[in-house]
Amino acid sequence: MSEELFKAMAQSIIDGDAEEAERLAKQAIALGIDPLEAINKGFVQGVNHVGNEFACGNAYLPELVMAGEAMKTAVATLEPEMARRGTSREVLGKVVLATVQGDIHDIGKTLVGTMLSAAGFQVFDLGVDVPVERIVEKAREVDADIVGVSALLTTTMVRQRDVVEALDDLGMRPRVKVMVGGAPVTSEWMREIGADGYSEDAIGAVQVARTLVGKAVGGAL
Ligand code: B1M
Repeated sequence: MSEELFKAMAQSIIDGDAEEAERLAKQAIALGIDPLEAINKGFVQGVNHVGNEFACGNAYLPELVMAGEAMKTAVATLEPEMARRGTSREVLGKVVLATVQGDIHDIGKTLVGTMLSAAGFQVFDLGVDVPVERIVEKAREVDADIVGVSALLTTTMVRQRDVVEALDDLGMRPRVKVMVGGAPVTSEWMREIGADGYSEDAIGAVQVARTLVGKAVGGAL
């Protein structure tokens, strides 16, 4: 019975069907299934599958976005029950995420945030056009493990360097790691500005974030 439900949960994520994912999450609660088990044996299997397919070129961005959204819906549905039971998902780490000041591109950054949340990171998404000071302030406030900065313009990617330098100046590094990304960003740029991690896509960002907090696993997500 549970096995069938877990399979249906994975399938709902593969199909990117948030409504079905929510329905199945509610069904699990009604059946008294441990919400953590539902996430790990059900929904996570689906998001791992889509992540692997994306990495192999067999799935595309829309599938990834929809799977991420469905996963977020499922987790959000189960979270109150987890809190009620006093169980909580292992939080892999805290990530403060933002698109740099002067830049309003948010699709990729939001996708990265969705995938990080789905993988178990606690994400504080500050949105777009965020000044360096606000990013640093939030990182301090929540005691972030990672600061993730996205930039889509060659004119704004320099702000990523400002974030690294501000964290350095405040003595918050190397404890706080900086991950950079966005279309014009490269691993060479990451090295040049002294950041700690770079990924060209959202799936890779999860792997990089896991590595930065010392919780790397094999395979996508
Ligand atoms: Co703009 N834009 N745009 N734009 N726009 C680009 C970036 C551009 C390359 C288009 C082009 O000319 N070919 C170009 C930049 C050129 C350059 O700097 N070299 C450009 C320009 C010039 C501009 C304006 C200046 C245009 C104008 O007004 N004259 C203007 C700037 C506004 C501003 O920010 N101040 C502008 C505006 C816009 C819109 C508002 C219309 C819209 C954004 C809507 C939105 O985000 N809500 C927009 C769009 C849609 C694009 C393109 C077409 C698509 C961006 C996108 O969403 N891609 C883009 C061209 C392109 O990239 N093909 C372009 C899909 C998204 C999933 O990918 O964001 O790359 P991406 O994110 C990926 C990875 O980069 C990575 O993972 C994501 C998922 O796989 N990633 C990270 C991203 N952040 C990460 C962070 C990480 C790790 C990985 O760790 C923290």
